[in-house]
Amino acid sequence: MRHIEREELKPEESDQLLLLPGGHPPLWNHMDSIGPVGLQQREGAPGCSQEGLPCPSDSSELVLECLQQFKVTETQLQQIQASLLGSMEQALRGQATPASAVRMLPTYVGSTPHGTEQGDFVVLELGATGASLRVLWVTLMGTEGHRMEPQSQEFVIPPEVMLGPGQQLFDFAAHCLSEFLDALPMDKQGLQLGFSFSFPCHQTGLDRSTLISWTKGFRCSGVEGHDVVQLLRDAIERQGAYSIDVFAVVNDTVGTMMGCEPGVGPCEVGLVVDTGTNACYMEEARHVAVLDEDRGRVCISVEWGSFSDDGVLGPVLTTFDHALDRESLNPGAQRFEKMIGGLYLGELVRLVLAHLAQRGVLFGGCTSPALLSRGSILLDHVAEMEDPLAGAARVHALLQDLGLSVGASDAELVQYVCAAVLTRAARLCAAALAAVLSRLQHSREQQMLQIAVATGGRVFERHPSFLSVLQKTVMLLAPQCDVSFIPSVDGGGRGVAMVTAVAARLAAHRRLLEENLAPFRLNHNQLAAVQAQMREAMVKGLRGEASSLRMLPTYVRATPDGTERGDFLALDLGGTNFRVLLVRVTAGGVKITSQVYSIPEDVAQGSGQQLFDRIVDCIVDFQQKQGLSGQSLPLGFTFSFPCRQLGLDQGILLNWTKGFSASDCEGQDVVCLLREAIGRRQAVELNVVAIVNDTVGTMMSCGYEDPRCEVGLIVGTGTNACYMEELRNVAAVAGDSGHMCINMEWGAFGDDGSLDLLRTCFDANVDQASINPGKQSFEKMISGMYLGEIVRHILLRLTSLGVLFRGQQTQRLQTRDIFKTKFLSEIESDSLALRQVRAILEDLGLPLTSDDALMVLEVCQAVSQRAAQLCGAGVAAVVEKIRENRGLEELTVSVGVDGTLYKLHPHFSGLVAATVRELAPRCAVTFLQSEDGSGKGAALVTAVACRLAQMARV
Ligand code: 0WK
Ligand code: BGC
Ligand code: BGC
Repeated sequence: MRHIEREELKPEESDQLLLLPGGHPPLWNHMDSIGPVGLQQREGAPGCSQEGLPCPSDSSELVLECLQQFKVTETQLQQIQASLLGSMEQALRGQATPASAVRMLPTYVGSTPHGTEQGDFVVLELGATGASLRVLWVTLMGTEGHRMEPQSQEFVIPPEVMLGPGQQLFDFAAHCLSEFLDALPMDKQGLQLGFSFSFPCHQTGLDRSTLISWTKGFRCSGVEGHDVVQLLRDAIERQGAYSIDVFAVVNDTVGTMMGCEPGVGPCEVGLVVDTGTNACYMEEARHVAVLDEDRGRVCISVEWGSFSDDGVLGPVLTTFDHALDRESLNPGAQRFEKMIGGLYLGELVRLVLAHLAQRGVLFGGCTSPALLSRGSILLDHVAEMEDPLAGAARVHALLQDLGLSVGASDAELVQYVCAAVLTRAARLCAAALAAVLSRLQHSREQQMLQIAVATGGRVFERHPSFLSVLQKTVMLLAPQCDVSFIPSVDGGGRGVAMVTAVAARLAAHRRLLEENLAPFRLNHNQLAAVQAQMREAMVKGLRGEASSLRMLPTYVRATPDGTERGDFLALDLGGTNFRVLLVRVTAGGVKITSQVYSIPEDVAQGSGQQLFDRIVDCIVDFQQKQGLSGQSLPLGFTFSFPCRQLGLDQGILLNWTKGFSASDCEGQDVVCLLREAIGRRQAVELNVVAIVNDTVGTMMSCGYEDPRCEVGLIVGTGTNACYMEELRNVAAVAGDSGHMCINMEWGAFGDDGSLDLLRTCFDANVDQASINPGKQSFEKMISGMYLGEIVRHILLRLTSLGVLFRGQQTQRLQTRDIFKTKFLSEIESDSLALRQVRAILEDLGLPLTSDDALMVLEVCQAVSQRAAQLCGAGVAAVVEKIRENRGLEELTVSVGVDGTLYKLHPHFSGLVAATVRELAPRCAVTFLQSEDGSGKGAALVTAVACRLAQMARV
């Protein structure tokens, strides 16, 4: 690890920071000393410049002018740093950035390694080192174990494969994989692979990544715009040698950063300078607009290779850079990379040498076919020629191999050229890195930033001066940053394995999540089966045969016809709130005054007398407040529990539901119980005219506005439906003509076991813990009283499997009803970012990561989706029954709906309607959300009863 002390560097030295081999003083000062001696020449030879050889002073000018072009001033570096930083922040804000900007690509790596990762991993590296790919076998030993050296093998990629069809490239990779594995003695079952793919990609997951554009000598067809993980999976499948799971795709900079020894780092920047160049760093997630995260960090691949802001790079780009770019595979692209990346440094040196030779400054003014052919000088050649000790000798050897006659001073000049090209590359790279460091300072609001940068790539390994120039320049450009450079030990293989280990763990979690949620994902056939079973149960219930659907006659024979008039009292018991209402029905419409009263749990589960006394107390309180004391208005009682009605004002409570269990009520006529309570209260006169179920009240309430409303649906604390059935089909009530509203009490559907195929272990947990186990099966899969509990039980299971909350069971999560159903509505609301999901869960004292929040969201979605679909299957059964009752091809009908879950959940109503459209395509169903609740409906039923009684009396 190399650390340069600040005092070592004096500002005026910066511009001259061009380290020459053998410790010569800086080049620029040296130029003056390039005397005639260096410039021997031979007249008229082929490939030699015919121009007269320049006189010594001219040629040194020429060399100076040439190498001067590679000099980048500190001011220019600062401008590049500032412009690059600007482009980074623009891209982070998600503002459309011109093609010439950096890309700032999120990598889905959210934390630096914490060394706990364990296991054997195969790593495939493609693109980092140009025309070769590498396969590694990496064993991670976790925190305890000692470090195991990865085994690796490098494979040269034939040029035609780098430029041919994409399938050929991936087949080549798959072939190398199996060749590598064939040679390995290990057990090769359940191989987990991490794919290091060093090109700009849009990642949409740890294992989903779309190639934006090739760089660095690659240009295979049919890959850009495609998911490279899928292409690799397909190739491995075609190879068929091994079953390998590709768990993660990682950019080489990320692998380099993650490969940093935990003890030394953590490194929060990964810097690669190999054939190409790029960096990644850990950005605050809240600053990355495309991610709706507000907590934690995410690794961003900067892709600074594409930075080419003409304003600041224009003056730095030399004629050689333009020539190189024109000849490159991707002219106009990756301009910044083409000044730094190892794939281009050799070429730049070649172009300069050819230029100087043609100007007669080098090699006696003679060139050679090899010197004039692209790619004849490689990065390694530059490294050798630059070597302070053996460099000069290597220059002779290498250039002679290129068919050049190297004069005495040529070698030194050639080394100057190498140094100039390399130094510029290092300084430009430093300007880019300084931009990243300034960004880190900004995003962490730190004055002084202490940071470790992991470095990888052959330019670092082969050109020791590159790092020192880079460091010195970074220190000048980012003086507030205390940077330590950590060379990556194995080119990032371990880092890729670390990410793969995390990805494998997350994938295993996802599989467990899917396994537990799969029973909630109902397909068309399952829903159609529920519809058919409900239809069958309806018919049996209407016939009075054994059925889990009681199909209770309500003695409501018609929906309102608008002639109702008068003032009515209405009670609404059974939902979230108990309400007392004054309903004034006039020609101009219905005016409602109401008051909500609470029914404490101990009253709802106390004695019946206590409950009905509480109801009468509320009525009296309401009358006093409304100045109705002493008036005996007709009263309609919405009693939202299963009652066998013997008449409009007689209803025998069959059984409590929804958390009510008041004693001495079941089997009783609740109208009597109410009248007795009124009787117990002195000086109170009430005329109880009708008792209606909340589904009936809701249907009537909506029917007042829309006469086609012939179905009532409640999806709130409980769930149920009613509808207008042909009287001829209602065995319990005499008469063959006309209609009667039937309260289906569908909450009990499936109590006969007909839903057991769909019931999950979580449903069983909720049922067993309820006060009415074995009862209200359909309700317990749909309604608000239970959905939160189903979710809680699933979260408990996933926590016990280690999938959620790092496996930590919290007391809070083990508390019944702690996860309210309203949380589902909040968590699933589209406008709620993941961060708000996290806030809700943190209020529950659940320590969670963003992945946890995402999984909790999916659990909520699965539970509410099943509920809505089952509800939709029920409605489909009802409207199809009405359509067939009336022998209609098409039925147009409206459904009046009420209930907190239906009204507040962001997607519930839409899913119900979609399921009805799917299962009852011949019914055009309109869902009308009831505005005034069923109290109005109860008053309207009372009004109809009073009108009919009036007419009967006349
Ligand atoms: C409002 C109705 C009431 C019904 C309730 C159901 O006025 O009769 O019981 O909706 O919804 P919940 O309040 O149970 O969510
Ligand atoms: C690619 C980057 C990569 C860099 C270093 C560039 O050409 O676009 O994704 O990290 O080379 O290999
Ligand atoms: C009751 C029904 C009621 C429904 C909606 C169920 O628990 O049994 O009578 O309509 O809840 O409130």
